[in-house]
Parts: sequence; structure tokens; C-alpha cells
Amino acid sequence: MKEKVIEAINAQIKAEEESSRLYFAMANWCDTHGFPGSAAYLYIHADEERMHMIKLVHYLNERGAHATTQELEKPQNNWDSLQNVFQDVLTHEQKVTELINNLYEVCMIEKDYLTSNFLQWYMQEQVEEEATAHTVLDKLNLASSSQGGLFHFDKEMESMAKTAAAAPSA
Ligand code: OFO
Repeated sequence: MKEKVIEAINAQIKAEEESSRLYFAMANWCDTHGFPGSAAYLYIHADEERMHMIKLVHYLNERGAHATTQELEKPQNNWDSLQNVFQDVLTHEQKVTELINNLYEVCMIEKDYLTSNFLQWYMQEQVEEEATAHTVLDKLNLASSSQGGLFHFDKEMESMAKTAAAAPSA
């Protein structure tokens, strides 16, 4: 594999692990602010990001390169409200989409068509994750305008967490 592609994938490995830790920190915040359903959903999201990281690690190693374990940024730990948490989820997913696009571009420049093919899975995943983050935020904005709305929103997040936990992992 070309060095530039290896470097770019290692950078994405770090980014996926940082995403996992950010969602983990958000889950902890929800857990301690009366939103157990949102916490359950975000704990699962944290696990999924870790799985995205591991998938990249295996890919690099299988192709004869070497995935590296890197120093990570400390994630944010406090938010002003549940709305801020889920707004940050959306903003973060949009940032990850940009990172995946940039990674794809490196592969195209380096003519690494196998890796660009491998990245299709991540691109599809980003489409789904951004769409889900938008839907969740819309629901939360609606819920926050009615009395008891946040309680019901949190219950809905609990059932989304159950569905996600039951889904086969990719
Ligand atoms: Fe939600 O992002 Fe990983 O890839």
C-alpha cells in the first residue's frame, strides 16, 4: 500500500476512536442528568464507532500495512442541555463525513482502487448516520416544546437503543 494511504487510514482510525470516546462521554452525561434512554442509545453509538475503528485496523493489517494505536484528544464532558448533546452528534457526524470524503480523495489520487472500494461501506454508513442524527434532533426539538416531552423523547431513545442492540453488527 502507498504510504499516503496508510497514513490517512491511521488518521481515520484515530478519528473513529475519538468519535467513540465522544459518544461515550455524551452517554455518561445523559446517564447523570436523568436521560437513561438517551444514555443507552449513545453507549451503543460509542460501541459502533469503536467497531468502525477496528474494521479499519483489520483492513490495514490484512493488506500488509501496520495499524497504529495513537494518542487521543480528551473529549468534551459537559453539555448545557440534551438538545446541545444531540446537536453535537449531528455536527460531529457531518465532520466525520468530511473526513471520509477526504480519505476517499487520497485513495483516488494514489490510485488505490481497492481501498476506495472498501471505503464505500463507510460512505453508506455516513449517509445513514447523518439521516438518523437529523431525525433524532427534529424529534427532540418537537418534544422540548411540550410538557413531559423530554421524558417521552427519552423513552423513544430507549426503544431505538433496543432496536440498535438487536441489529446484527456490520
Ligand atoms: Fe459515525 O462515523 Fe464512524 O465512520
